[in-house]
Amino acid sequence: MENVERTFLMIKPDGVCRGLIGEVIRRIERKGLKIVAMKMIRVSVTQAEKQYEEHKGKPFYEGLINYITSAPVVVMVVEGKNAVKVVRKLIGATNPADADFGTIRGDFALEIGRNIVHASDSVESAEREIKIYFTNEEILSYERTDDKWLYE
Ligand code: 3AN
Repeated sequence: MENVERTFLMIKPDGVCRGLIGEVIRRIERKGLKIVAMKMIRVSVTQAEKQYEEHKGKPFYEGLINYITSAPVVVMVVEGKNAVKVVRKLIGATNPADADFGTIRGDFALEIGRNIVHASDSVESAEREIKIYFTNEEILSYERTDDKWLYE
């Protein structure tokens, strides 16, 4: 199978506290993507600083670290053909006001600082982010019964 990728997805504190865990997972599963690792955690400041190192020094940085560490999150590794691009499309634009309806952010959020989910924007970021939250042993391999209908 070609172009099978892994991406990192996080349901952020607002997604968890608003009861949207199932909604997010439902959209990922019904698209045909495979969840190969998943857990609920409280993000540490060290993990948050690693995840958002590219934003260090920006005006919203401190608020972002406070927000992401403020309540539990659900982190997962999602696998499938073109998973990085497909999951970015499923979640929608960073600013929920610009996100299309039908996307997670477009359907459930209003503000950029409370946009429910995060997902990697490239295969390289995915590899980096997965390492912040998961060990290799936590990433599992299994067959979905619909794999044979999802892929040629
Ligand atoms: P994405 O999560 O879509 O990849 P990034 O990596 O540009 O977006 O931004 C990471 C997170 O930082 C966003 N999800 C959002 O919560 C926050 N963020 C980005 N830009 C802003 C901003 N201008 N004001 C407030 N928060 C922001």
